[in-house]
Amino acid sequence: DSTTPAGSCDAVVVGAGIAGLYAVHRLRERGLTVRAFEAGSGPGGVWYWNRYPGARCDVESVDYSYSFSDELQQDWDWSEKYATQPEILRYLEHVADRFDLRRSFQFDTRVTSATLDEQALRWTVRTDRGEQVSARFLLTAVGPLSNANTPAFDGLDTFGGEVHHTATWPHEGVDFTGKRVGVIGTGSSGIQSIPLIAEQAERLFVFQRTANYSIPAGNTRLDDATRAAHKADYPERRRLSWESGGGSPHRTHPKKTLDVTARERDTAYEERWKLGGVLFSKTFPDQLTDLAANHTAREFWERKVRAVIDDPAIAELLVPNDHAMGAKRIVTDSGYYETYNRGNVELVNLKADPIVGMDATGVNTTGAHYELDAIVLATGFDAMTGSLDKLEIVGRGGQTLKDKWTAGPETYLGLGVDGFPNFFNVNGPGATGVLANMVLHSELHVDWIADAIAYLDDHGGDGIEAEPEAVAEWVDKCRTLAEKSLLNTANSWYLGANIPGRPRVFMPFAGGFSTYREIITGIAESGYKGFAIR
Ligand code: NA7
Repeated sequence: DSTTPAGSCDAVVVGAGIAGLYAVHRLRERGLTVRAFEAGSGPGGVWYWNRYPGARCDVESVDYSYSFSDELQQDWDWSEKYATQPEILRYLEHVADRFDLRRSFQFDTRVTSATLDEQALRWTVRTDRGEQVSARFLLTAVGPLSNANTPAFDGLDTFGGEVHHTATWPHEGVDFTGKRVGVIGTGSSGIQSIPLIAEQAERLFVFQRTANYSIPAGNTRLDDATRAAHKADYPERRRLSWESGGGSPHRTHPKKTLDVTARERDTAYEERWKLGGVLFSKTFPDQLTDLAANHTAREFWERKVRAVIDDPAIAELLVPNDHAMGAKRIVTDSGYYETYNRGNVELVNLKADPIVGMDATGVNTTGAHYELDAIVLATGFDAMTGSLDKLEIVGRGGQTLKDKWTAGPETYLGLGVDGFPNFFNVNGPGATGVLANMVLHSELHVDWIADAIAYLDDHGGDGIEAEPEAVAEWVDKCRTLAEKSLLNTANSWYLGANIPGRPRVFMPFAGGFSTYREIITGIAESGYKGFAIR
């Protein structure tokens, strides 16, 4: 038996992304012994894996950074308004070193299962290296967008050229010089990488199934004066972020979209457009709840976008015609639409001619054969639950989390699952996570969990477990909120609609970041109402 004897600790943390790193820091600060595992060879999570050209965050760097240490936020200098993947990775590596987090992590190690001991209320965690660890608490910080989705294209494995998924990009980079490249997918990953691949490749074919809404980033380099101003303004910036709907200091227009004149509306959109980025879809407070309001933003967007595309027939294909603006996460780009004015770029409309499959020399659609040297899969993720499914998490009665969630994920506050005591999932279904600034959301979750553990210890408790009634109520609340939102109306990864066979359930809590924060904080202050404490 190659299995080493069971080590024992207070908490096991899975994942060295933004949430996992902070979880290790916070729990250790609380005096807990922590063992942490990460499949990658270093910290960074999503920023470790997604190394495709053009990968960038769509939240401003000054906001997409930890708030827990003022020294850290004062010391770190961001070079651009929207940081690139390499810069965010450097930042996370810096955090790992600065707070001496690496010593708690074992890298290149995948957790394969976690099994509850119902009597002892402990988790036995096993890894693909044969370790076995027993812990009181299990924290999964595996990332809502970490399980790459490779569609089952017929003949993909017979393709003779290179195939790269944006989410598992080679560390040494890819040189497309002189190559005929096909990019499949026009979500964030496709839209960010397409302009850069187009500059390098001899020819680029973009295979688009659903057109997306993208907004120019208006990215800039940050000068010393701007950085100093940001740093001086941090207390206020963070205060506004914690009190906001999405975890950044953005404030929507005080009035509803249709309560202002057409001219005021255009001025507001124009101002927001100049600032750049995804917050355009939150210019007015009701843009994601009222279709008529949404339509005005969409019209403004369409005018702007059509104006930069030379060929009206291409523009027609690039303007979405099947979902409201923001119902799928909109994209923040740099030069995306202009890329279609290049002579070496061709847009392939998969709505008219779907992909039939690949063969040795390229991609076949129902309309044509595309001869290629390389295929880039920018086909997204089996989001929210995909990575949890890969872990065998076995709760009471031998039931796995995957089986419990066959009809869709069900949680209490996104933080507890009945039948799975002392298990906390960070930034997953039932929480605002993916609809907010993930860094602040990670801090919110981890602080909440650390406080819950402290509460247990202060009250001599062994276990904390969501009550089934509380789960049912929360699931209902999440559904009701989603039904009021346009977010519920597109075939997005928020609903698992991008993955064949997934139940169509809106997974995040759609009530807004500050509301979510108030709710979970209130529950903690109430002595963990809805949780059974043993
Ligand atoms: P997304 O946003 O899920 O985009 C994936 C893209 O791949 C999208 O355009 C899909 O079209 C397309 N896709 C997926 N499967 C297929 C098949 N079988 N055939 C053709 N096209 C396909 O993933 P990203 O990685 O770009 O971004 C994920 C998140 O990361 C993003 O929302 C940001 O929050 C950051 P579809 O729309 O399904 O028709």
